[in-house]
Amino acid sequence: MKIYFAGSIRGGRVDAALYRRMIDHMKTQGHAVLTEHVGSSKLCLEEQGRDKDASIYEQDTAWLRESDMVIAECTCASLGVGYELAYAERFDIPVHIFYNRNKCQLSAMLTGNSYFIIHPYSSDEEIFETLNTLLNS
Ligand code: 6IA
Repeated sequence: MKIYFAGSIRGGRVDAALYRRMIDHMKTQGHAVLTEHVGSSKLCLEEQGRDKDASIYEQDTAWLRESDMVIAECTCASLGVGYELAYAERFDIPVHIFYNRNKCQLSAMLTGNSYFIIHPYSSDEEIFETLNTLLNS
């Protein structure tokens, strides 16, 4: 499967190491993660100007349209991730949302939308067990 992994960038990088572990896990299961850079520890967080950001937007929305599934880690709130989730819904791409139930309250705009498949977790083990079920079914 082609997986679009969504995680906060300018919304904050507190969970970047977790994104990396999730991305690595999906790759070891033999799936293509289109957005590996989301787990990088060396991302430029500054605004790049409208033109550079436009090319990021064009590339990311093209990847979203070609993906088979969106996996989003939403513990750290991000405007960009929220936009991507709605964009995926518009194109009928399945969306799985993970969040740490001990660290945040997910937006009602996500929990209130039955399109989204939501996976609250309390430990990394729960994330990886759920990923295994999703990716091997
Ligand atoms: O509002 P945020 O920045 O937190 O939005 C994060 C989401 O938007 C992620 O899931 C990404 O898919 C997407 N996104 C935001 N910024 C970038 C970006 N910046 N590159 C690719 N996708 C992005 C430039 C970093 C680059 C130099 C590697």
